[in-house]
Amino acid sequence: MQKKKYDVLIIGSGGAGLSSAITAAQNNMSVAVISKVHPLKSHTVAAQGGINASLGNISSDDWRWHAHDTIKAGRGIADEDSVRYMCQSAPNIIKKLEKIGVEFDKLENGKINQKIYGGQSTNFGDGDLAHRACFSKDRTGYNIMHKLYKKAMSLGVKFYNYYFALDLLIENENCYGTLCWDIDKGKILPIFANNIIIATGGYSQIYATATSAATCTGDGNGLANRAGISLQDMEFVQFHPTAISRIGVLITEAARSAGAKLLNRDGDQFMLSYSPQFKELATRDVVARAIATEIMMGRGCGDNKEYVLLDLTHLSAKYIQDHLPTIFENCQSFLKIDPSNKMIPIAPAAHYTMGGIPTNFNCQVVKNSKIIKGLYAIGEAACTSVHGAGRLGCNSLLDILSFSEKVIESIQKSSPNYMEFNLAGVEKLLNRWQGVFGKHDGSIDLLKLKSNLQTIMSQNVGIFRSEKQLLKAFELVSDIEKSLKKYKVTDSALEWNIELQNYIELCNMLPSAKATISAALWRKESRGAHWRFDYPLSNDSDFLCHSLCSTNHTVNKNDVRKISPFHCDKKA
Ligand code: FUM
Repeated sequence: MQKKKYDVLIIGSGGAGLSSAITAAQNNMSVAVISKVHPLKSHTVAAQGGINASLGNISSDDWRWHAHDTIKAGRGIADEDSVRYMCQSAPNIIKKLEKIGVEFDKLENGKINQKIYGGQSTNFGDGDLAHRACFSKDRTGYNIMHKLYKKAMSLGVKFYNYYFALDLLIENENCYGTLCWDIDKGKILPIFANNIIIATGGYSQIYATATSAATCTGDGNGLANRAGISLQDMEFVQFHPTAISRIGVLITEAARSAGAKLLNRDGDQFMLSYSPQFKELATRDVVARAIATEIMMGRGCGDNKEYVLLDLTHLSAKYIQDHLPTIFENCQSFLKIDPSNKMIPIAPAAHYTMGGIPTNFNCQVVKNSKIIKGLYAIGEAACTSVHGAGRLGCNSLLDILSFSEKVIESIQKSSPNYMEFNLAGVEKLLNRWQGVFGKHDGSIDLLKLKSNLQTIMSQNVGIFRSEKQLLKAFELVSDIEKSLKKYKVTDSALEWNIELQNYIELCNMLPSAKATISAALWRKESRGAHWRFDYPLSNDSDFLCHSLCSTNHTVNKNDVRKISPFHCDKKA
């Protein structure tokens, strides 16, 4: 038995990757992070809104109320042990962030300010809306990431920036490293570790308009798929209600928290009829569907009736610049408007993927009901599952930070994962990838193929779905998969070869897209972010469960982990 190069190797350098690296280093583990981008270009920097914690700084709050709201937003299929852990650990997470220098907006009494976001309530849904989201203007993710990166650097975490993970190294259900492409040097090489954490983020780039960075291509799902691991709850893709129409740039929910209204072409504040109680601050699935319905019914604005308007004009330019600077800048840069005097054209865009690599409560990756020793997944790449069928706004930063602690605790509690490397296995994978790399004389333009995939997904597997559309999407995506075999790479260099990067990303996006379609076909009901025209009601007797999509696209039921005393409140 041999100890490998690192105690912990983390794939992905977003908030989940950096935070787990810090915790590992603080526990005297040798730790390395590999990432296809520089850590400060990871998508977490784009998180605008905030991070939930039941601090009760403005009105009383309780982690149990937060857990209730999380389970309610997840429409009954969030695993309750994960929810309990996450909500209970939130106040402590905020303290730790402050300790490393994250500056949250403060109240006059010096306590952290907290905003109301959609779906947040008090007293198990019977009280007022909860002030629960802690924030740094509308740049919360950006501020957190800079402090996390600085802390990780100070602890001597080894960063392999611009390394793209190609395959997991697994032998006898035991993970011992990853094979990766050093994008800068143009080499393929293995990195060995006793424990590997997948923290590669989500896959919402399978859609044509998404709020996510172009890098969110489901790379973790690709790694898992190539290792024969099924994917869980892939049908649940959250569409953020308010993104700039056509381009998908996020307009944070903080705008609606500050009183912004949604108006259709007749000037009606339509949320009054879709959710009279919560209006613009109903849960995201409700608001996104309402907007999509208005557009579908021909009540959208513009020549093509393709957007509705977000009205922030009750606020002064100075207020928006001071409190929501990202909104102001994005409106100026992308629309050339001042949002204090002109309304913002918005439409829903793919935002967050609740599904991913199945793990147990301890973040251990599960394959065919068995744990893969030494392999863990956290954050948006994972389906732990803390969000169920719909994620509550401002729970994603909390998810990555709380489970990055859990995963290290779990590694510490597990018996050491020392085993011989299978060098023959590494060589086989290496040879396979070497065959892929280099010049390829195929006829297929990879960017066009990617854009076709995104269009197919947006047109057929969006907010509203039906069997007919889903079957059509599966066929079209299968055609794309076939075309990918004839890919064209014109540049023979292995360093900074963007065509190759596109190819690998497409290889990762396709299993995510097919699993999303397959699980959406299987789930013959509507629940949370998954809405079927042909099955518009929830069906608890058959589908109060997770879906598990195997690599051959067979979908099966996976049980939800329930614990007392929280149960889903079925009220809309
Ligand atoms: O609207 C937002 O600021 C998004 C927040 C989130 O997805 O958690």
